[in-house]
Amino acid sequence: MLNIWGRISSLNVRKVVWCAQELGLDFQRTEAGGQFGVVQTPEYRALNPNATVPAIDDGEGAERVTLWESNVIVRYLCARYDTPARAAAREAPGHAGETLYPDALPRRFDAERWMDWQQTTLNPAGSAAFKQLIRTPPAERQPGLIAQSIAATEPLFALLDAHLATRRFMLGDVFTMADIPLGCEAHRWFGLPATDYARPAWPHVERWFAELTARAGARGVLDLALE
Ligand SMILES: N[C@@H](CCC(=O)N[C@@H](CS)C(=O)NCC(=O)O)C(=O)O
Repeated sequence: MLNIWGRISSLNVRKVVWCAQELGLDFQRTEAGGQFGVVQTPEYRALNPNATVPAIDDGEGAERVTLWESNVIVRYLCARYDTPARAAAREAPGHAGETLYPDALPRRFDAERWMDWQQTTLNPAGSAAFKQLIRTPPAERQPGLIAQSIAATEPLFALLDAHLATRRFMLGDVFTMADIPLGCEAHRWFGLPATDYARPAWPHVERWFAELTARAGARGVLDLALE
């Protein structure tokens, strides 16, 4: 069975849980990180020397895979477990049967690019605003940090909005692995309290995010309040 370590309040853990649910995998999640600790234990550090979540342990014997880095875990699960038959059963009738990890290299690397953009560009930009507005008591907040983070993030969501203006999902008509990290990032930004942050209208991101949220695989992930 697939074991996922990590608290669900972590964006990076949410990616992995959502992905496992999309694939219909039988998995167990063990609380770790944040208030749960665990990550500093020698056993956990042997699994993930960064002492961060998520990490996974999957399979047995020669087939066993242990991994850390959330987007790599998403790629691995999609590559290992998705099949055209599973994709056709998961999606609406008429779906071409493309797997979450696209076979065609131009499409696979289109997905890879957006996943790296989430990890290296969009996530760092919004991190301070999230930590300040969700995890910091109002009296201790630093307005300058929040303003800087918002100023860095909004042009990136505008870019995403322009991309999604002509596409249903990140790669076009078909939901793929690329939608998972980006969807989790939109969940974090859209969850900022309206009382503290007036988000601009990004109609295409909003339409895409609503469709992602309605997916059965995203339950218990994209419908969670931020903490
Ligand atoms: N690049 C890593 C980042 C991992 C990371 O920084 N995880 C955070 C939670 S999102 C963490 O473990 N924080 C410490 C903790 O929860 O104890 C990934 O995508 O998996």
